[in-house]
Amino acid sequence: MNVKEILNNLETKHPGEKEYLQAVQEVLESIQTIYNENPQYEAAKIIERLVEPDRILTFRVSWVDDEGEVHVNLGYRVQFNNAIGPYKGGIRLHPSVNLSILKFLGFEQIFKNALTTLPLGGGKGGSDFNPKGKSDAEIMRFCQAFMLELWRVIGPSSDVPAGDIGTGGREIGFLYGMYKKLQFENTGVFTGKGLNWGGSLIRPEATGFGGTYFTKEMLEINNDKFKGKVVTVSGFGNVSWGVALKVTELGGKVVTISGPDGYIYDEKGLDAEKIEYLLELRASNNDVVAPYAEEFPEAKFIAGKKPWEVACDIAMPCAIQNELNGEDAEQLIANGVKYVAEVSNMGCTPEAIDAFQQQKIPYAPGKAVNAGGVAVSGLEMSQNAMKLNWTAEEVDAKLLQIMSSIHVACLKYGTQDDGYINYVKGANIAGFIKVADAMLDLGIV
Ligand code: 2IT
Repeated sequence: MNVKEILNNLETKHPGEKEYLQAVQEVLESIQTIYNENPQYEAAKIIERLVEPDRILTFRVSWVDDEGEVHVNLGYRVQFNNAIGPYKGGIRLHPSVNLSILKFLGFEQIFKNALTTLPLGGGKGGSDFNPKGKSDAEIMRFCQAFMLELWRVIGPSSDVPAGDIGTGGREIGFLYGMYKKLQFENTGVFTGKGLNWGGSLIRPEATGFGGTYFTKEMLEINNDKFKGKVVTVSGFGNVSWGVALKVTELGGKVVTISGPDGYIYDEKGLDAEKIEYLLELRASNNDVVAPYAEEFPEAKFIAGKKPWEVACDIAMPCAIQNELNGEDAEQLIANGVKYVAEVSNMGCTPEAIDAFQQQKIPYAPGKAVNAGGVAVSGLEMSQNAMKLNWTAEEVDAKLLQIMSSIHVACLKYGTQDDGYINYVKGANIAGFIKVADAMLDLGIV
């Protein structure tokens, strides 16, 4: 495999899709050696087939705001790869959404979902709709208009969407409500559903809890633990909330959260009341963290900056792709960071990852660390299929076991001669082998 040549060809075919090309490059560089040692992959053109989505649906979403004005957004569903199970991945509602971002997310999802040990393929969808400042009625009208197109291509054993940035419990309710109306069926076609209508306990917590369980494994292999550690977190949504809950429970101190407006530095650390307040902040639909410092005056709001300038033991990016760059990494390293666990999808730039790896700082990528979210989605699908509900303890125990098995897979393929664990390599190789071998078994389709 010639990584450069494949990337050049992709760039010619898909000019300007920089996030997608970034995600592909990272995977190809990780798996190059394994690929070349196994000529059956090349013979079946696995890479050429894996880097192009099976199909993409693009559609117009027209909706009317509370003043009667008509708006037009773009909607997408990228069905990337279903070799090991139905397409599975969230719906992102954010003004930055474009095809490059959804292709990168769908591509990452293939390997992440393979790591969960569950039969889940990779997909992603979304819209450039901006939920910020919208009323509940506007969100509902948008979600219904979006589903009027999406429903044709999804199904409980073909493609199962879920939440992502901008799509939480409220949006999933509106989306699933419209799906049921159109399909005239109660099915597990969406995950992240409400508890009263087919959802799973622990799904809201799953990404953050799973990310923290994975980080705990990273610490334990170094004979270390969360107790007493200072942790910087970015974002203030569902993922940051789950991380803050579990890290705090394990004795770590979360000292930052962030939003598009800047970050909060709370030296005392988040406690139960403050973590609960994150939900209120998110529900306000304003996408700002500044009000936290008004609510809790001992905390400082630093406008326009990222939390990576705060000294910490563990950095856990939980917001959005490329939120931690090379300079941020240098600053974290200078301040003595010991572990970096990326909970957002592709949260660190390639320069940041290089910097951590050169300093032999354990760094784990989103597709391993945040896989707990989609893993519990898979468990929600199992419960829906069986038409019964597991207890929170049962789901949490399964999540813990899945995260631990992902860590074992990373060790298997990522442990270097000097003992340093290259989690990027480990996660990519483990995920790739599972999907590539399935594609070999399934023939050229
Ligand atoms: O990035 C992700 O893994 C998600 N947004 C969750 C996907 C899912 O299907 O639960």
